[in-house]
Amino acid sequence: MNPRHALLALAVAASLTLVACNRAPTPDADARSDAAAAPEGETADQFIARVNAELEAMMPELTASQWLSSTYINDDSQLLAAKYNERYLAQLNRWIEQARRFEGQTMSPDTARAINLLKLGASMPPPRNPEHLAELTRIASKMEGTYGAGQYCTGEGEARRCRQLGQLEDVLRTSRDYDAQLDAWQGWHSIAQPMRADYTRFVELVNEGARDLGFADAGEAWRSGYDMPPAQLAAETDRLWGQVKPLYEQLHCYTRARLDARYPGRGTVDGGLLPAHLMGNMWQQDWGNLWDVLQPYPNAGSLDVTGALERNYQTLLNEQMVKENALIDSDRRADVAQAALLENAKRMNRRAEDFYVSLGMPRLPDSFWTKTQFIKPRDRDVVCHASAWDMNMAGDVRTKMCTKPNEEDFTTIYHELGHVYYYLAYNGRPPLFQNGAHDGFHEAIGDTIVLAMTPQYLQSIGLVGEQQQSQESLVNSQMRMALAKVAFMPFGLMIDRWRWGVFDGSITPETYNSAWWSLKAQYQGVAPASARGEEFFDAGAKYHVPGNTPYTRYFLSHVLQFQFYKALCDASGHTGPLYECSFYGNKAAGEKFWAMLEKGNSQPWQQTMRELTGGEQMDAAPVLEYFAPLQAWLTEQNEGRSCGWTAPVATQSPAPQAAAAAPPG
Ligand code: X8Z
Ligand code: ZN
Repeated sequence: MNPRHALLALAVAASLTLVACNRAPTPDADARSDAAAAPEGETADQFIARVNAELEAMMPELTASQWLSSTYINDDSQLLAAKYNERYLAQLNRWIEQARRFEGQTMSPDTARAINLLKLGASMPPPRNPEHLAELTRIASKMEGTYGAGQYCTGEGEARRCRQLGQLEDVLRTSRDYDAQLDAWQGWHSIAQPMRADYTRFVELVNEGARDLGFADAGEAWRSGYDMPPAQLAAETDRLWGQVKPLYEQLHCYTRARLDARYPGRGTVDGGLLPAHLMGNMWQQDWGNLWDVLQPYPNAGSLDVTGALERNYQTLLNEQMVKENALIDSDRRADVAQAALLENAKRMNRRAEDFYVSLGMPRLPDSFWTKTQFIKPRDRDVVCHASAWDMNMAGDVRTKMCTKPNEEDFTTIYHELGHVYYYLAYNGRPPLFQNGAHDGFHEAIGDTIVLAMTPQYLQSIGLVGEQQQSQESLVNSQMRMALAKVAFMPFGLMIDRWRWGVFDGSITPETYNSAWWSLKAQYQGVAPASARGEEFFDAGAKYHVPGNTPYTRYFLSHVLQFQFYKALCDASGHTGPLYECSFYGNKAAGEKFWAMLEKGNSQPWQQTMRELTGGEQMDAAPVLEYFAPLQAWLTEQNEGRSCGWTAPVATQSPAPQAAAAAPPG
């Protein structure tokens, strides 16, 4: 996630400033003082200059309260986070109110854009009713805390054992035992059940906020932040998905055949759907952990990055154990293991930083290294979901992860540093322009670098061995990337298909779960192994739902990152097939990238896109160009198989559709 972005978006509706008022206003006082807060005779330019100054002044206390509540979950930190958020959102409401004075006036294009941005992209549109706003921020903090502290406990007395998300994910990553995976999957999903009532109320409140801002509902508010009408954005996602879907269907078909072979008789669910708990990932969004099941050519050279990272960690651990002579006392041993984990995580971050620096970007500031949360602390609950933070718009950038030595976390570090470098690049802009060109851009920066992590790059940093130059090894490396990127796309789409429906009322609380699984089936071709009735709240088991982070950004990012990658490969002078390109060390590519980052969202994204790629459209053609060899190989493999799946009919609304033309095999 990108908290700064979310916060900025939230902040767009206030009027009274801390600077002007220098007090902690009660919500009632805030509402009354709206008119008084704006200096008389203020021009639109002066207004925006003031908002920018107030925003910058407020940001550190807001982000600090959120950082504390995410890295130290308890009632007190939640209370403070909710309060600061409430104060900030009230301020945002006042700014929006004040901005109305300038409607219809002529002003500079920058000021007009900034005023427009105030209202757009609010991920938690704030109700004007002060009690409702307070209730909303309380619920938001509570849900985030509930998710972060979630655990699944089994057994009684001495045998009682509780596991958090990380441990349950480990089961899905490493175990191939059908029942152990099912237990881990079901166990994690049980943590979401208590959130259902809170989420239902949350939806009412953000919809109220969205209507107060003039939107039909919160979903429309979300879709409005793309320099195009909201309906057009929805149509764009359909168009882009249409481009990629045939490739996904081939990957699905191949995967189903392999799973069927691995779990005879249990590798598919009725209708040709993939069983949710067998995909190596809690949400079936990244299938990379199924490498052992899905690797096309096991003898064509190893791409076992996780194995190498684990070995690095073990070496570090052994060295430190010997140095500390810590083999005696088990407490001390645990301390040393934690220290080795931390050192290992820092090295993984140094490695990622090195890629950015190789492009000519600056080193990360010292404070990044001292203030980042690299690993899960042992003494308290934290929100482990990875995030990148811009604390003060002036260089205090951090990430928050619970890093383990595996490939997924390694690439997530590169992803998070993409956010961090975006922050650093646009920190010179006015605060209202310190954001991604759109939110998909923000998500795509680090992932563009991940695409440049070719087998040759991985070999150069010692994470994989000598690579063969063969068709087999090409198919292997393409498969590795497809399991992360192509598998993700329908997931990236379905989450907000669900939330858009929840916000616009076409999905009601009575059908939350059936609609969720109906969309999972329609888009991903995935299903639970046993019925999931309305006693469950399975959407709540995915961080971004209780955390209220819009998700279309990730779908768009998975399209954009291939466009950016292609543009940077061109800039670097690459001439071979797209998938062979790594622009590591190429300053021309780095300059082009930085020029884009540095723009922030000071201009419509289409223009930013044109400056980088030459075109103004989002386009999945580079995805297909990149994966052309794999698509040909998959089509051949799937010959004679009956591909596609049938999505079951939802119990109530919304009406489901069959996802693919062919009947299940
Ligand atoms: O949430 C994230 C990042 C932080 S912005 C770790 N991602 C999505 C997810 O984990 O669901 C990255 C890819 C998709
Ligand atoms: Zn991200």
